[in-house]
Amino acid sequence: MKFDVLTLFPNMFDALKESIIGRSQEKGLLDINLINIRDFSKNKHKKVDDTPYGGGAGMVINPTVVYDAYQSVKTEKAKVIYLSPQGKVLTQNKVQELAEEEHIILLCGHYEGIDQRVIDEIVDEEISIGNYVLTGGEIPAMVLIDSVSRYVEGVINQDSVNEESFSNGLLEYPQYTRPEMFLGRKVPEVLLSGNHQKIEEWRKEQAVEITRRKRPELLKENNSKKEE
Ligand code: 9D3
Repeated sequence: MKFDVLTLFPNMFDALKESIIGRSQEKGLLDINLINIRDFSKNKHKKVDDTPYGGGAGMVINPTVVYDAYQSVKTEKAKVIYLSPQGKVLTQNKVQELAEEEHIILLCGHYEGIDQRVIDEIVDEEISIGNYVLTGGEIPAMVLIDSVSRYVEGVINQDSVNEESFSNGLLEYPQYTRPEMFLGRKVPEVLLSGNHQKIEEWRKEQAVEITRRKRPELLKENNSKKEE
């Protein structure tokens, strides 16, 4: 799966070199390409913003630099997503839907804002990651890449995806490893029993109990598990 990211801060995406997403890029399962919008400035000082028409505080990103950056990566089948606080909030359902795409172009919003005409011209969909204020769309773009990439074949262990759908909207059961005794707390006996049926029953019971305690709304009948 290919992601092209249009941003003024490509270095922020160094985080994607680590761990599962980093390894998946090395394996060729993911291709995450960073495009610095500033590289498309024709200004001698590489300026990308200007004062807003009509006045007011702050600056606005010039539409031409964004459009030229977009032109450098666009393909016929690419879906263009603008990360913006005005977008629909990203859900696990949307994540799964996006995982079916071959090529996603992510345009990172910015505190300054981008000229509306280039948004209207190139954007297919506007997405937010939640109702809180950030300083830009870069972290949201990484959240989107990370969550969508999990559904790309080979990125994570198939057992993890299966276990996730098996858990059916419940929170996870608690995990334990060695030592058997830690600060006076013993590993639950059933996990040492070797009785796999009992272990499975205990884990299911724990998952329900933990969900009831921490996120009771997830147990409500009309909760369709994936949707918020
Ligand atoms: C009040 C007008 N804008 C500030 C000049 C609002 C504003 C625009 C852009 C506030 C923050 C941002 C930066 N945030 C994002 O680009 C963003 C975001 C977010 O802040 N929260 C959740 N999801 C997202 S996706 C992109």
